[in-house]
Amino acid sequence: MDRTSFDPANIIGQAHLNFLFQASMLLNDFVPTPKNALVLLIYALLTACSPQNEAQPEPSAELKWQQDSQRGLYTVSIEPGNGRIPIGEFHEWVISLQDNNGNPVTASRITMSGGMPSHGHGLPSQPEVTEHLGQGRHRIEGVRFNMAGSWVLDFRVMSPVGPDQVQFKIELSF
Ligand SMILES: [Cu+2]
Repeated sequence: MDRTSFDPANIIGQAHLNFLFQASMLLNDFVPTPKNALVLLIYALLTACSPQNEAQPEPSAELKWQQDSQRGLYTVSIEPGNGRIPIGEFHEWVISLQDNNGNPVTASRITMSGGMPSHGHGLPSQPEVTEHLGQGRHRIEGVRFNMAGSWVLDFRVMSPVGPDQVQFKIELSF
């Protein structure tokens, strides 16, 4: 390993390059001496314990999914109620409906189902739409995901606009 072939970005990440540059300047060179190896080992231990390496929920702005329903009657968006998806805990989602003119639609009925097709199981709970929140938004209670991975969420919508359905494919990591 020498300075040209050593690529710290692949191993540790861009955010920690400063530290490595400082460390290599302190040591004058990045040659694999026992002393350098010790510095890298200590650094690896420090970063392994730092909070930024813990699983963090994604920013809420990214936790929103939107697509058109199968027959094209609605634009549907879904998002977790608190901007995060806690694994193994019951929590709320919000589903929003718009018609083709961009007007909010209040559903008379929405049912939710889903699961993990690759695992052959459904949702571990039976979520229910419990409340109209106004502006085409509806509260879904009783959502729970018991593992990370690829989930599908199916919604059947009934309203004066007509019956339609939509399937979201979402990837959860925790
Ligand atoms: Cu599964």
